[in-house]
Amino acid sequence: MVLPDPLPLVPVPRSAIAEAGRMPLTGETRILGDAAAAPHLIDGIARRTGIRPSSATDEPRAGDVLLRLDPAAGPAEGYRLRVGDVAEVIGADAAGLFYGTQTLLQLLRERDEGWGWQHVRIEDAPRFAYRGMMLDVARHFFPVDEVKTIIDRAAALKLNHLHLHLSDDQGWRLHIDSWPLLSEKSSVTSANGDAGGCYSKDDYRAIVAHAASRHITIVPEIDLPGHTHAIGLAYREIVEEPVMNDHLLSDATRLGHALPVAGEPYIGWGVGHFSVRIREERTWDFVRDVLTEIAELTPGPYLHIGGDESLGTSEADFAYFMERATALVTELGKSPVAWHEAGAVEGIAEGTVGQYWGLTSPDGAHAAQAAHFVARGGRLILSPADAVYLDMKYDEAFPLGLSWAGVVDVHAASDWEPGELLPVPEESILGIEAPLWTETVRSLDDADRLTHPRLAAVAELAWTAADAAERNSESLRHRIGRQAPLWQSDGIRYHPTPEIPWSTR
Ligand code: TNX
Repeated sequence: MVLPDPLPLVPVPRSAIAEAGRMPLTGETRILGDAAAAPHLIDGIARRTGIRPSSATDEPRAGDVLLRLDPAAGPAEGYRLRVGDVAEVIGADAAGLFYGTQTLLQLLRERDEGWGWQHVRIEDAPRFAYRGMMLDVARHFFPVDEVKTIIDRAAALKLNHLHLHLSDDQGWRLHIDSWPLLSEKSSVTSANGDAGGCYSKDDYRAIVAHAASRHITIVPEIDLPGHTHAIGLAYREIVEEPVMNDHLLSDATRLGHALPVAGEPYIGWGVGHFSVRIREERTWDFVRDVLTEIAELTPGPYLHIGGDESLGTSEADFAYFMERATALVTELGKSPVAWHEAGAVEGIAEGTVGQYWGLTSPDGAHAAQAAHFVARGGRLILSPADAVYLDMKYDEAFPLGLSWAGVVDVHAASDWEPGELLPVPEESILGIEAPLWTETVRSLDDADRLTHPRLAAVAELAWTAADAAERNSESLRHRIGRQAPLWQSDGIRYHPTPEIPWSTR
């Protein structure tokens, strides 16, 4: 017996049953019902097929698509989808309805007889509430339109958070009214001496609004107290002199980078050499003003304050900084998020979310740091670097990316179990996030090649329950291969890795 191909869906739904029959897409097909969800579906169908369905409000006829909301259709972000004579998508909420339409777009296929949808019955809802991607706009700046495109790509895979790494040694990327020299002096360059850039507050609001229209929450990060060289280009008095470390010196030699000089742009990408002046009250004016202005721009619940790789900072100063900064974010009415190193600090604010970026076989110290967030009533975002770091090379020969955590192919991206990574209960895992650090990433095309197909594999881990039928690597490879025609019609320059059996229809 030959097993039927799995349905061409990534992430694979909780339950999906193919039935005999096919509903054709024709020039007569109409989209009925929920007005908010319809335009994305109509645009998606038109981009893909050249057929632009009309929208209507009367009773459905055979061949129509009906969109509606019903809280009984599942838990938060869940949906039901049935394709028969009519296609019906029922969202448990607006996000669920949006995800149902994304599933419908993946099911839409061309055959000799034309475009259409296989008859199916699907029930679906996410495993994790936080399904994220991170974009480092500090090492290389990405203009607003490109960020919007990346949001669209992430939303199509049912991700619901985009973390923006807005500041680092190489540049500061968001205008702050109370410290105006940041946008003037701290943002002009990127890594390698490439051009910099900075979002105005209106730019940033446009990103937040575009994300919200795709059910994505923006998580802003200002990386503190380290990764702060660029601040010193504008406000030298609140930044320490650089502290050289072995890691920085060996990277500089290996990569031919100049060493950082206080007050001058840094275009290498060594880490751990800078810190704000932790015991200086003027620094706290800065931290409070910046976080207050960002909190005002942020409808979402999270403010990320970094905390990684403060290699030149004493343990006591680091603890003082993270305690005070997490408390400040809480006072501003937001939930602090910090990289896992901050879990070494006993008194981080209760409820602080930790972001784990160690390996899939954690070292004991990192695991203990991550567990401390949970002991303080917080939850964890999992970003194991040897699985979900989108800036790792696919293989040694790949021209883009880094390889400090190893090389990461699609298999490595998906071959780990989030519930077993760290010594914490499953309920304390908020979700998964795949970071794209951009030391070597200079354009949207570069980003596409690193994100696709691996982001699809990560999205499946974040969305689909571990015990769902078809959630296995063989099925995933085939289902990813069948995304190629959609990705092509969306202009995604994915990496055609030979691991995947790419298909044309
Ligand atoms: C580690 S992950 C970093 C970043 C680099 C990245 C490159 C983390 C919290 N810090 O500063 O860009 O590696 O892969």
